[in-house]
Amino acid sequence: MTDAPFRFPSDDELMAGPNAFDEAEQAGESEEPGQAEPVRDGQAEPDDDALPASARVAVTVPEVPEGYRAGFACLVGRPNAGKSTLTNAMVGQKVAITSGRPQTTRHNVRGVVHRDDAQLVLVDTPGLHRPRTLLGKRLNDLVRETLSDVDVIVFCVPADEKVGPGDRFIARDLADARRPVVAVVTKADTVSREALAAQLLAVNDLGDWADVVPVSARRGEQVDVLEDVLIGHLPPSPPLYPTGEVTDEPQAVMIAELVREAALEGVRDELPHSLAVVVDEIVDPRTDRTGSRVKGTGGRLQVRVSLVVERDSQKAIMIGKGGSRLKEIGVVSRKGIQKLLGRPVYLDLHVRTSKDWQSDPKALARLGF
Ligand SMILES: Nc1nc2c(ncn2[C@@H]2O[C@H](COP(=O)(O)OP(=O)(O)OP(=O)(O)O)[C@@H](O)[C@H]2O)c(=O)[nH]1
Ligand SMILES: [Mg+2]
Repeated sequence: MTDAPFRFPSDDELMAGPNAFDEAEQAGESEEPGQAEPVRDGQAEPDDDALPASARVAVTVPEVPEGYRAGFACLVGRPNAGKSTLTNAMVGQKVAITSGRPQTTRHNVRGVVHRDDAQLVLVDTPGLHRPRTLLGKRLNDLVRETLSDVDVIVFCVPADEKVGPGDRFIARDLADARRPVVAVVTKADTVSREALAAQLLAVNDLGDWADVVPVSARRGEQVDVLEDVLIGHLPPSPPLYPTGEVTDEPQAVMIAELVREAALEGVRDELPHSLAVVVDEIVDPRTDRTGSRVKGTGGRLQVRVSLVVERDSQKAIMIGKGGSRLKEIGVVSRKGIQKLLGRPVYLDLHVRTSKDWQSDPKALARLGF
């Protein structure tokens, strides 16, 4: 047990804390037998007055209309299938970064779709692929674990690539997941109607799907139809997230991801896989007395970020001639970060080398995998 791999807690585990506590209190007082997941289960809503104050703050449930549904949908598929773009399109806001390079997403990203009649929590996952590094293996394991924790699975297959062994491999995995699977043909705008129809048939033949839906996240076509289909698979439940909250990603993670998205732009070959980004420090001069301050930056939030690559040759590429590439990465990502935070930011980027971090358990741990 000394070197146990890091595991993300499941949704059930995350939710077990305060709710389980509610349940124990309630069971004790009312002599009702306990239910495993009170919040997911409309009948077990705590009677506020009967609970101690500490339990009452756990979930504030607004008026829930009759027939309201809430739950989780997990998006899976090969790398580059369009999962994150589709997640953002459904949420209506950018919660996950996207790029034309495979394996852009490296951790589960949750995005929340709020509707009057339902709340759909999307879990965007890293692309499933044949792993070549320890990082790749961990990403695959993460996705498999996630499958068992959701109400419905969204299997994404791009319209513009032939169904191949990679898709069949995932389809087999999904058959074991014992969850309804909605197959989605993504990037529908990239092919003709005939080619799309042929792809829908090919995807239909891949497995036993609850539905097959074509979408174009880029054009916003059929995105609402997919939402309706997914919500149809959710259980009756009060909302799971507060109104207006579109993600529970920590701010530092969102910042690191925006830098990585900008850095992926225009790099080729193995470099995208070799790049990790970490936020080293965030100093708010308005509130922080400690932390190293940079002169002349006024009240701007100071954000220090490291771009970690595996070899010195990659470091040179990231920095570019006379620092030109790094500067461009800074300009692009700063825009996104300022939009995210709603205030001016001073962004300080550094590039460093951590040899073969993708295959080194210690380096992986340091980088948060
Ligand atoms: N034309 C078109 N391109 C799309 C669409 N959806 C995604 N793309 C493009 O496909 C590429 C991959 O999209 P992502 O959303 O990053 O794919 P992903 O499945 O999340 O990839 P990984 O995180 O690497 O597994 C990007 O260049 C997107 O712009 C779409 O509906 N139409
Ligand atoms: Mg992605």
